[in-house]
Amino acid sequence: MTLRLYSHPYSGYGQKAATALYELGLPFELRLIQHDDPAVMAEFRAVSPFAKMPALVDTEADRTLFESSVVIEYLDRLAGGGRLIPVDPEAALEARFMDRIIDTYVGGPMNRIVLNKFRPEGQADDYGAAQDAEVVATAWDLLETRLADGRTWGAGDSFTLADCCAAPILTYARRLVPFGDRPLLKAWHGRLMARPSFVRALEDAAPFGDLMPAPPPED
Ligand SMILES: N[C@@H](CCC(=O)N[C@@H](CS)C(=O)NCC(=O)O)C(=O)O
Repeated sequence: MTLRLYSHPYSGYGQKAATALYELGLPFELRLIQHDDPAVMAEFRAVSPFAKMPALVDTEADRTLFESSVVIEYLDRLAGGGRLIPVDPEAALEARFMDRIIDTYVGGPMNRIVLNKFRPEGQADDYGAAQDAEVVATAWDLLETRLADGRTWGAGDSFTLADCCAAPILTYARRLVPFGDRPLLKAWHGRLMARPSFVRALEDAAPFGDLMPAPPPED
């Protein structure tokens, strides 16, 4: 099996896939996305039509996938199944639910808030950015409520798809919308920060510096 990951180590969604790969112990080759390299970008667009990271090519199986959650479902299957997508259907449903909540109501708004900061002078949508920040705060409340059953990880007592998603997305988003007075969310994030697979993804990103247009976390 040869896995090629089209990504950039600083990308939150790229880190989501890398965390899964490290968690499952699957070796992969990184195809570094560099927007100023037309050859790389042409190759990237051929595998990921919206030019969104990550994309995965399994060269042996001649299989191309994008959308991080789908990539992780495939990786889990390759690794034998039942780890990042639990075997128990209820646990699998919860893992997918938490992944969707974080992707849709944290990652999406976060990306829009960041992109808004790079708009040309006079084109910024501050009203839209404030609305997006409210969506993230609502997601923080939902996650805090969900964690109140005492679970260790995002979907229960084992590390799943939900945690691969949460680790990078929460780490970036809290710099735009602080966790505030939500102790369970903070504690879960602390556990994610110590998970060796995510630590490795962060180590991969470290040489690129801090590219996030936001101050360090407040809390
Ligand atoms: N829903 C997608 C989101 C992917 C995404 O937004 N990736 C960002 C990087 S974190 C990206 O490729 N941005 C590049 C761009 O928008 O030009 C997934 O889960 O894979």
